[in-house]
Amino acid sequence: MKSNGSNSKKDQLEKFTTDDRGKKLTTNQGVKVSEDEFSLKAGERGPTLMEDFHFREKMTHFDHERIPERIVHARGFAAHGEFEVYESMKKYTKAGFLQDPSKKTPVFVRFSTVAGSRGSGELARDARGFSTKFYTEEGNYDLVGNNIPVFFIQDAIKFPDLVHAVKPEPHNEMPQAASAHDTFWDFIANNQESAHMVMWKMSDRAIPRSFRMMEGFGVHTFRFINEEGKAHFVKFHWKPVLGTHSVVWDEAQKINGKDPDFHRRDLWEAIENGDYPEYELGVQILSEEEEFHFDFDILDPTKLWPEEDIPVQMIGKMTLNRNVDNVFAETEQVAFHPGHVVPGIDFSNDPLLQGRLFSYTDTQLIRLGGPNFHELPINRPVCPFHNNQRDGYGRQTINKGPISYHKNSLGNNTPETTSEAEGGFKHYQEKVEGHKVRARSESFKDHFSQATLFWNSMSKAEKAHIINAFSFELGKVKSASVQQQVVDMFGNVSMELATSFADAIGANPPQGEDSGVTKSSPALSQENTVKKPTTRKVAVIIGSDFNGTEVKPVLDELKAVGIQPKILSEKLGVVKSTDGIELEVDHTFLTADSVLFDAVYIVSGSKENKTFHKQATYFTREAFSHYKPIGATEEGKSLLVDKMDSSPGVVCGGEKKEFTKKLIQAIAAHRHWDREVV
Ligand code: HDE
Repeated sequence: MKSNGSNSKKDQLEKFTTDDRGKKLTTNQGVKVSEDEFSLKAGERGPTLMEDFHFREKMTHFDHERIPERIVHARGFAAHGEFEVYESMKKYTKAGFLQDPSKKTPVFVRFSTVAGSRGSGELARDARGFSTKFYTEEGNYDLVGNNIPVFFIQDAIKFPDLVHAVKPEPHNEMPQAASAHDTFWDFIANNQESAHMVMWKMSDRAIPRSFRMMEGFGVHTFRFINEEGKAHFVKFHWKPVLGTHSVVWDEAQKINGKDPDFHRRDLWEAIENGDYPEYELGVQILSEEEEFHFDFDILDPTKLWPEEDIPVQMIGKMTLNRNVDNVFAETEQVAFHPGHVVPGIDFSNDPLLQGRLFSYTDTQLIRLGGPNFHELPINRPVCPFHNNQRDGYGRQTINKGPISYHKNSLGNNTPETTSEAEGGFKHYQEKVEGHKVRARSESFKDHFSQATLFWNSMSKAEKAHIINAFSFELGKVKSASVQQQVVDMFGNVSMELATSFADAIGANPPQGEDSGVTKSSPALSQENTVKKPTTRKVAVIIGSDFNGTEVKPVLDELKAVGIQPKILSEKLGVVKSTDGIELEVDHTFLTADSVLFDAVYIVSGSKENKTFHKQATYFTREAFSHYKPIGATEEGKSLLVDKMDSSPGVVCGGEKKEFTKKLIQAIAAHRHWDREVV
């Protein structure tokens, strides 16, 4: 692999990339086309002729443009990038891409929602997929994770049931991309291993501000294997350099209408602007001897490893620096699979992981139409690949010679196998013993302790959001029996939580008591995340005749720390200050909305009229109610009604430098939860 500058995957993809601009229009057979507007007819007003091969080819291809969308994670968006390890991980793993800090490994990352179909809104309350394909010199390694570290179920056999329950109900195909309906909650109440994951799903984690601001988790326990063949258990984490941040639920629902592409647009624009999203790769490592040292089973995918007990070591960084050229060819056709591993990485016996190892290839066969999907440009490894697999739909490789079997003498028994010492993959030789049983280990039976741990770790605002989420979701459930079952179930997690939402939905309070866990894990709260102003979008509400000397330096300083002020006025064009400064307007009140911004800076302007005032006040009030930072000039203060000006996160007038400093701090804080919203 070439490092620095060149990227082996990019070079490979370029061979398959074509630019049709400036070229002659041809059929797929390469025949130049003389007419592309009129089909061939028997007479000007006559029927179309069968022999019009150009028409038939064009129409047939069009008729077959669609492929089945992913059964889950249908709506997604992806980007290219690179991964670098900080220092050799030799002690734990022999994986080639984790040895040399000077090496850059190309990656392709797809983010997704889970339940919605391909055209659904991106701000659904849902887990997010976070899949990474590392194109290593030893083959492709896929880390197919989520932004939530645990899962709903403990055994893969229940996955079809879970997905049937959360997808739109089959009799009327409603609701789209939402879990707020009877079948989902009926599944939850009757499959209580889901309690921990549901807590995450009802939390702010399920409505991220951006793909650039969410964590990723491998979920399962995997194994690292070193050169000596020694194994360690490992959990994978992605930590976003910008911190983990979310929107509020009311905002999420409005964004889905105002800009259903909000997350992909955010990612696309960040990369186009050169604000490359970065994530650190973290690992939690346990020796084999420590397998039974915990009050949970490390093979249970409904459990996390508390970071305070088993620290996350940061071992490398991934930077997404290139948008795709074609969403279908790359994002849609990419085929991830947790079973795509390289020497040095191996599986554990987590029964969910074991089932996934079957499902992913199987699904690609229907989705991508046959067994040759590994030949699609986005899926090809950057290292050579040779074997005796042949033929099938869409085969591209032209394998020479008569030999397509192993063992052989006619081809000197090639392609030949490689010993483990020379880099051949050898499965970790774990000793396994047991009866064939359909059963679940006793050690998997505590469903509530970590759900309570999560609840205990939340801030006051985060707890309030969770109560609201349950109240919303169950408020949409029609069956009183299902509602009550869910209340009773979550009484095991927290009586405070279950009593609160029982009250909101008119159910009886839960009976009994909760798990009694008092421990908390500060790492689980987004309150404790990194807070930076970089790449935050600020709506600058401005009319003509504003005070340029006051405003221009503020805008310049915001830009200097990476904040993106966007000029918002009544109409497009320019707004002029009384002292000759002109600003180009980016958005009007019609094309933008407060939910599409992180903060507001109200400049106003003396010539503003009543409509301006009305629209600007509405905009500001909404941003305020979503706890967003607000800055206002002396003049702009007139838009702050209901004592907003004395609220947390609202910065007004004053000395220029001090004002800007405070505004930047308020923006970095992301949201001001201690604000009284009226
Ligand atoms: Fe998946 N999952 N999954 N999943 N999953 C798919 O594969 C499946 C699970 C995840 O961007 C499918 O190519 C089973 C956990 C992501 O292309 C399918 C089980 C985690 C993506 C499938 C799980 C994930 C998928 C559908 C339970 C987090 C999107 C399309 C045993 C660690 C990949 C496809 C992309 C996609 C099966 C559970 C993450 C059907 C059977 C746990 C990020 O094969």
